[in-house]
Amino acid sequence: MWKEENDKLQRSFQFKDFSEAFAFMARVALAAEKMDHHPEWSNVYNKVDIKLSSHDAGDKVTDKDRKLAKAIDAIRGTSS
Ligand code: H2B
Repeated sequence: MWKEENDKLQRSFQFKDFSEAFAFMARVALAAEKMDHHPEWSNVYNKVDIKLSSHDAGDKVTDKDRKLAKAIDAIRGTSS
């Protein structure tokens, strides 16, 4: 689940392997671009760590982050 910490919405996702993780990232990237709201994230093999905040709003969590988090959850739900 997402947790709000240090003015960021944070969640980790784990996949079967790197291909699954990267396919997820590709889908999230397209959704983020459409929303003009982009994640701070890192990937190590099958793990993707995501942090969301709104730089334009002074690096705070806003509704844009909550909306992107929901979209990411929906992508996760259908991508494995
Ligand atoms: N992504 C995030 N996470 N926060 C922002 O404030 C933000 C963004 N601003 N993506 C957008 C792009 C802005 O910089 C551009 C110019 O629209």
